[in-house]
Amino acid sequence: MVSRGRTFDTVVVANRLPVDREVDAQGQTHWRTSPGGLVTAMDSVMRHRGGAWVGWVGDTGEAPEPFEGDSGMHLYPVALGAAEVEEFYEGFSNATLWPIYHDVIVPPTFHRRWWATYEAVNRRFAEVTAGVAAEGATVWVHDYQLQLVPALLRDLRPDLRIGWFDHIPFPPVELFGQLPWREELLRGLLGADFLGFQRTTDAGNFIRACRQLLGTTSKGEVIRWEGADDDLLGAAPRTVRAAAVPISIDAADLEQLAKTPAVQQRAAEIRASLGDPETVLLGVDRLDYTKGIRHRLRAVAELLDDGEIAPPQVTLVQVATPSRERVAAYQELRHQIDGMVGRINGDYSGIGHAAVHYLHQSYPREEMAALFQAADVMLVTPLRDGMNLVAKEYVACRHDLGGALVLSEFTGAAHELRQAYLCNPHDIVGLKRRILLAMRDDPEQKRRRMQAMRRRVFSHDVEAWARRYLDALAMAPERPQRRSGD
Ligand code: ADQ
Repeated sequence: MVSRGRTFDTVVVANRLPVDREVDAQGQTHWRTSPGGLVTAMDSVMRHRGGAWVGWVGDTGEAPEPFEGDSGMHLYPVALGAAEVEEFYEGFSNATLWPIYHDVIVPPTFHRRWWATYEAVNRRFAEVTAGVAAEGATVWVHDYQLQLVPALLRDLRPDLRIGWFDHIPFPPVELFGQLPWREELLRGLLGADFLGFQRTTDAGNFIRACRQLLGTTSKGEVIRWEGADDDLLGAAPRTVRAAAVPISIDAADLEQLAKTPAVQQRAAEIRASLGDPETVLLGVDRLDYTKGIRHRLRAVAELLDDGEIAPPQVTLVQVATPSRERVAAYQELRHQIDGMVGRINGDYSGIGHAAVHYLHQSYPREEMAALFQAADVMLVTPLRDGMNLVAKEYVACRHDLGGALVLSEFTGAAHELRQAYLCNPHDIVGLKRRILLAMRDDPEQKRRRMQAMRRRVFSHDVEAWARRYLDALAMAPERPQRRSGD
């Protein structure tokens, strides 16, 4: 148990706490740390600093008292009721903001009621944070669910240093401008000292939106706003820096896992159970319409139809993690993908050898590492993606310099992994060509490409990301001195 009233010099604020509730046979509640990139990144930051994490526990039960997580982080739960989960999380965050921020691949839904709940929930996050941050503390807010927190928190605690990081793209003003609450969202973010984005384009989109919709001025990455009488923070001028700090993974840790005999043996087992094909194609995504799974399946179906590939020599393993299952667009997507996979397998599979192995399940890290090791060609084909960590994870696991990565130009990762087989997933003909090239390219070429991508992922790992972000936040609005490797 963590005492109420205790305060911390570093506070992370994210929609979710890095734990899941588990109830044992005796009815006792336990909290299991949920693995994930953000947890790993924050773990490395917090271990040295001793900090707090404010977030939702992921269900609508009563929020527990603050408690200490496995890694010594102090966790402060924020409670959400069932209506709030529906309106703030499934509604405004995932059916309004998510589509607008991802090129309106599906139409966004606007409800004034969802917006009111989004505001109320952001206020609750800000209040809990204000209560646990020490005088002058550093507060790092994460992602699109919490865009009002910077200003709400600044209003409550002007002494704090506040940063926000956008894990998803920031849309061009032509799309962002559709939002009926566009000014409020920008004003919410301008409560921060530093705003971090995945790509320079995202930071640029934000700066342009501020200029066009709020009338701010800017010089390079620095935005100046005079404030407004009707603004939460009044007509007080403020200066905010917005820049790219692309997220990464714990590459060394993942590589070490991929090298263990257990994972290597499991990778061999996976290949054997697929019938030892010449080529294993792999897709790993949350089941989300942004990930381009339909386009990928279409390309694979056409390659089968063209006679370019056929099972058992070539097979696709598509892992699609269940995601946002109560949101209508996700139910529709699942229906479509189930249908596509069924049709492809009906047309092209044989007894004992499927054209597509479709797994709508979550897996432990070990199994993911084994799948990455087993795959000859990794297909990462999103229509839009802030970064895409799967691409980096695949590269980190290929210590043997084997494998090939087909990567959509519309991911943040494509800006760093230039040696991937880059593709435009909308261009099915081009995508087919890239898949075939990745399968058949000269092995030495492939090794060279993999080696170059690995250099990038290992020199820009998650710890470097967190350090870069916190340096930028500490110095904002000035630019920190560049470190070697940046
Ligand atoms: P996501 O959209 O969730 O993240 P991604 O970056 O690919 O996308 O991260 C997914 C994570 O889940 C990866 O670590 C992956 O290994 C894991 N995962 C996927 N399927 C799994 C399965 N079946 N079982 C177990 N684990 C699975 C958002 C943004 C991205 C951005 C990240 C981080 O949409 O663009 O890269 O945040 O900022």
